[in-house]
Amino acid sequence: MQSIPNQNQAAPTPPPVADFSRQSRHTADNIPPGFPSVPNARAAAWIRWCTDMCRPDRVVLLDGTPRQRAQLLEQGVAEGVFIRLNQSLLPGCYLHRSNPNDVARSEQNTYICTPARDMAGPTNNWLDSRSAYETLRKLFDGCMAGRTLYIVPFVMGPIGSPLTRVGIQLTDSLYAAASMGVMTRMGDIAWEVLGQSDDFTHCLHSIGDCDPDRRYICHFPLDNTIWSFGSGYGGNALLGKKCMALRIAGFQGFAQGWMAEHMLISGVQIDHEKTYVAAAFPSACGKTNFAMLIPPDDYKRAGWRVSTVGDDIAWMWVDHATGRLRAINPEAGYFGVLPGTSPATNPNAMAAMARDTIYTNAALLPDGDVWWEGKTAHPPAHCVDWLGQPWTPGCGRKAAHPNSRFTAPMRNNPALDPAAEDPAGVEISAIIFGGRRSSAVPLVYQAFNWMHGVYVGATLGSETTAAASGKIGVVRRDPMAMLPFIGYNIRDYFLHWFRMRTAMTDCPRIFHVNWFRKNSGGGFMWPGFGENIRILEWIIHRCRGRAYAMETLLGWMPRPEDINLKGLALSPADFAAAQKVNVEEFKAEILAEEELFIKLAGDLPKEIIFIRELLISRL
Ligand code: GTP
Ligand code: SPV
Ligand code: MN
Repeated sequence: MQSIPNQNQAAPTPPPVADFSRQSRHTADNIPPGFPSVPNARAAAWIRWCTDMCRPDRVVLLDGTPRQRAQLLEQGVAEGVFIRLNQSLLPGCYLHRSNPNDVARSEQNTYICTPARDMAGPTNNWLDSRSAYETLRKLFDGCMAGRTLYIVPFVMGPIGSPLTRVGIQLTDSLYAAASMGVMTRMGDIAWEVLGQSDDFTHCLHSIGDCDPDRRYICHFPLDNTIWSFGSGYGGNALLGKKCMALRIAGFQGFAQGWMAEHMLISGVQIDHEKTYVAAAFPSACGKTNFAMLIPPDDYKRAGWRVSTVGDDIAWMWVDHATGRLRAINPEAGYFGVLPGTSPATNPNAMAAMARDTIYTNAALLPDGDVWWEGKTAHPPAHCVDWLGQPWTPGCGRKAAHPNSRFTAPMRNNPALDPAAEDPAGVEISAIIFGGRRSSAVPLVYQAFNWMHGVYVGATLGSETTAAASGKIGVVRRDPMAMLPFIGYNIRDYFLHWFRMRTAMTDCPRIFHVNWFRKNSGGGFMWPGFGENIRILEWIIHRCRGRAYAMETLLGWMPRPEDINLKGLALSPADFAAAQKVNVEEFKAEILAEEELFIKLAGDLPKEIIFIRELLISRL
């Protein structure tokens, strides 16, 4: 495999894989007049090959300029893809309503396509790559007749970082193209970064006829290729995000010794001391909120500031000079959950989406503003819901879809960390795993060490949310919040995590949190949001050797006096209740972990078996 490219290396050689996804049968003489020319010969050949297959009426190359962006958005308004929102309230903002059958990631249609099933492992849908190409070629054949194909060149990662890489997405969705312009460093910059290298992710996308029965999100990690057909939704269609930056990059990271994780990255400033943490919570379990956390006033007065490097994805590598883990955010924007987001819960997100934002499946107010459940304390008297139907508070339906989202550039975030653009990334002191668990799981504990922390991450459980289609609220194992995003065999993924330890001399401390535990009345036991700084405070002091903890069954835990509860309507006894570990409940939890281990069967890494035995012996 290729090694991580750096300035001193020659252009990487192409992988030794025969892949007909990139074959070109083009010669210069069959290129129609007006066809956009791109500066990279390999990309040009691949684009021609794809256009020949998809047969769009028009081909438009995106350059990343604000002028072209404005034109495309206006064209989208004319085509009915976008609704222009009130430009004095929300400058540069548009609303998009998706097909009602296409509102979340569809994991059942997501495939890892490799020659051998074992490469995809027991947690992925698998297709043999040759037959997947065949199936999808039939779908892509002529699928863009009457449509425009947008060529979207993009960069994932700050310019100049050792992990930064290029993708090129071809899509017939103006919504996907415009969204990629927000989520990535999109346009001419990508050709500069790419040069004449062929090391780019080949992303082919068509919304097709948006039929759930003809929906395929196919990853070909050996070919650095993604073919996605039949969906326009975020994680299925903005191919730089989960498809490239997690599934494909994760596979490359495994081969090359770095990590691609479903993690936010945030910085915590106390006076002159800055600490960065990364946190993995499953989809719609609080990453964006935690990454943009605003501490309560007395913390602010004491000099505490939280800043955002990223809210969804982290690429991490070991800096061999220091032996420590560093991270970059490959994205340039946020694709955030709307419901529950308000000036009270997340003012930074509200500011970020005040301009140049695409709203998806929100409700439309009469004055051209948008609304969603939880935005204001009281619902509007009437509005148009996400389906385009008249809506009133009593009508029995949600005004916004539960997975309605905003797509906003990260530069709009008032709390953006300056290091978000730093190619050197930031040094990670803590890794925090967290799930959405209404019972059993305590508010916070620290793993005994890296190996135990990997076990804690590997056995992470969380209640399912509206971010993926399927049942909501059932506990499933979601290792490292990556279950839907591991682009290869989970056995190798766990081994990779264990192995990363040996590359570090000083590794991040690993923690587990649960903001979502409920009391018998059904209320949250912990206030969450900005108040999470109190837990983060303990985490940072632990990393710096300044906070006390008790050894418990699960790991190191703070006593009530180790957490600052001043100013909260929460007694030390309430805190103790949120931290309580009920042995019987935990025995059930350990049994529930078998759901995952049975899938891995004989492939379960021995480290996991040993750590589990130790845990059981403690219980
Ligand atoms: P993805 O974008 O799907 O990866 O989600 P995410 O992990 O970034 O989740 P996000 O921060 O958007 O939060 C999802 C939902 O959880 C929203 O409705 C939030 O209001 C809610 N939420 C976030 N943090 C907290 C918290 O600390 N306490 C409680 N009770 N709810 C929270
Ligand atoms: C998630 O589901 O974890 C998201 C949204 O962040 S998507 O881009 O659709 O994956
Ligand atoms: Mn996510």
